[in-house]
Amino acid sequence: MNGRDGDERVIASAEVADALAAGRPVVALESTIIAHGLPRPRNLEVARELEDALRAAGVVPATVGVVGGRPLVGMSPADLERMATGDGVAKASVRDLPVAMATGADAATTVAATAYLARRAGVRVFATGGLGGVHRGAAGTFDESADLPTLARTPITVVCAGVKSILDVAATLERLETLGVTVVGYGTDRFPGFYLSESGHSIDWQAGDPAAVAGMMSAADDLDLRSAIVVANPLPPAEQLDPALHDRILAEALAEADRRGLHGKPVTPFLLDYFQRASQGASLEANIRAVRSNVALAARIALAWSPGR
Ligand code: PSU
Ligand code: MN
Repeated sequence: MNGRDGDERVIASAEVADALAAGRPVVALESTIIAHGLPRPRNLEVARELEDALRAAGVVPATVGVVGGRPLVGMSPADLERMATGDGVAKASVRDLPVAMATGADAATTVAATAYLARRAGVRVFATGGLGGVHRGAAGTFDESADLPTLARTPITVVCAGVKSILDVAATLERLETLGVTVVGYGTDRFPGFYLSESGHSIDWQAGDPAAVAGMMSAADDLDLRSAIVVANPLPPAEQLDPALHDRILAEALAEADRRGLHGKPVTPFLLDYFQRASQGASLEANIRAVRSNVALAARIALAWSPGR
């Protein structure tokens, strides 16, 4: 296996490879949200719904994950089902990929690992729910998602509803600035708050339509920037989680995570799951609405970007 190009190990599906070769639009989707972010059986329904929505918009979906050690960009229906229903599907960030591949594991990819593999395959637009970032208390725990440094060295456009509101949003925005990740608000100068329409923080730059984002992607390419462009797309206020409920549950969830002494990979899935149970599914619906809206916008950006549309 020595001497092979890394790209050859990233396996784009025939549908994705054909679309990319023809300059037709492709949008990457992550699998951690499927395997670890959403409860069963809703997770598989949502995974399929997002792929269907992209196809209906004239865009090829490329769900990313590692199946039996194979890093896939674009999954068959059987692979997607295996990600959603399999027991022992790991959560893989970039550093986990070599181990998952060499051991033949099944692993769902985070924003970081999805962005990395998608870009290796040539995909330029990616949609998710909320990015990982700096956790509250990170000054003591050093818990900062590998999503941030990976986006700093991965030229892909990520459409998201900001960063997860369980995080220290102010610190995450500072880190995005330090790391040189471009952040633009889609039709807003307020940084969205994932479950909430806004986080209480502002954004310097806005894009008003998909063509504006495509223009920024071209300009970044002209400069040979190696960092990501984050397009922050807020939920409309009528679709957000009730902010008072949000703040109450968040305080409980953080206290419980602390009591259990959680650290590392399980922290984010635990907090999201706590929210879902404590809000009786209301946070789940807000999360799904955000992902749907981000996928719809990512489709429009991919269409504006792709020469062969
Ligand atoms: N957004 C969601 N649900 C999720 C995640 C994001 O709506 O489950 C996942 C993403 O895969 C993200 C990960 O990369 O959470 C961050 O985990 P950590 O904080 O351990 O890096
Ligand atoms: Mn972490």
